[in-house]
Amino acid sequence: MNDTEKQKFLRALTALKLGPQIDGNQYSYDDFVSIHLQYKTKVHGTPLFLPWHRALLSIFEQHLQRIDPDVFVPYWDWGSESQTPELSSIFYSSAFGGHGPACIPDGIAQGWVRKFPDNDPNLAGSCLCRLWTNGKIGPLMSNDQLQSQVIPAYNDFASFAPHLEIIHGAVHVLVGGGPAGDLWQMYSPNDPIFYLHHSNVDRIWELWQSQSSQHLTDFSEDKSQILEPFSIVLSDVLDNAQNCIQYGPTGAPSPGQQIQPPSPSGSSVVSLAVRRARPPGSGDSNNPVRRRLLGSPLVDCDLDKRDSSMQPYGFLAPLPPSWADMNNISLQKVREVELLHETWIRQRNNRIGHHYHRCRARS
Ligand SMILES: [Cu+2]
Repeated sequence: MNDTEKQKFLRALTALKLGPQIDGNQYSYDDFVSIHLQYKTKVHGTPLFLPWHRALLSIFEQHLQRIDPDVFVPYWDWGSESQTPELSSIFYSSAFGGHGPACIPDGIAQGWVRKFPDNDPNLAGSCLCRLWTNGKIGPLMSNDQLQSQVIPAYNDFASFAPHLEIIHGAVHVLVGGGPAGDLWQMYSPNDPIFYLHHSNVDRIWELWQSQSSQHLTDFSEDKSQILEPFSIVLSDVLDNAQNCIQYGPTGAPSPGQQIQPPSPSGSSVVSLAVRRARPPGSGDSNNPVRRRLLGSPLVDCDLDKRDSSMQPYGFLAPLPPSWADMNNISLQKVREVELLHETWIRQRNNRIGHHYHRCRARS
């Protein structure tokens, strides 16, 4: 995602959150939070998790596109900077800002106020929160683990989808930082990083789907059901290509873009990748647009090899039981999945032995 694309995206987000209602837009920014709360038990810990969030993402994107038709929701490729996600340029003050003990201290969501949940006076009307432990988020799951352990491991949606939902949970929990963080909670769409995270989750589902035509159309329940409240038939979201949604490559700058040295307050953007969705009623359906990438830690080693270089990976923090409970996910299942991850990381770290070197941040 280049700087112009990033600025347009941030402007459209701000306009949806703070500006007047745009003609044709059914929902406000806060309505999406309300919808997510309203449907929480139907779409978490159930097979609807992936398709429903895909629909939500598209409807949200269409709302941004009525503000600026060039805009699409980028994805945050957290798997490419899994070991030090807190250094990602998505947390720069020129993008989504960092964390703090009270309100999100900088970036686009600085000063944003929660409208929902509206039944809790401590929450409604106060500022958004992200609070990391000791200033650190990670580790998260790396892309090479996703590619080698998770994506090829399941032949059917019914077994793949719960695994991905658990992985996605770690990002909510760790980037939110604790129950005080919006991302931790069912009102997570308050924090705009929600959309970048879910865009990446959707991309990972698409990577799984792309393994075969059977994967592409697989779903474990009735495909003719309607994804409420969006009036979208579930089978209509299974193939992103059919909806002109395409995820751009990760780990590489978009064409014509130079990799810039790090500048925490500056405009360098490498790891916010782009998902391009064709604005409603525009363009030609044979020419999909692509969602791209936002934000990178910009370290002194090759970008593509940043996470897959020979440094040992850290173990993922276990998901809190309260989060699993809130999401209707069995804790036993969570622990099973975590054990698989731990085993994979241990084997990998043993395999690379003492040959590792660390990517050093530029001073
Ligand atoms: Cu959700």
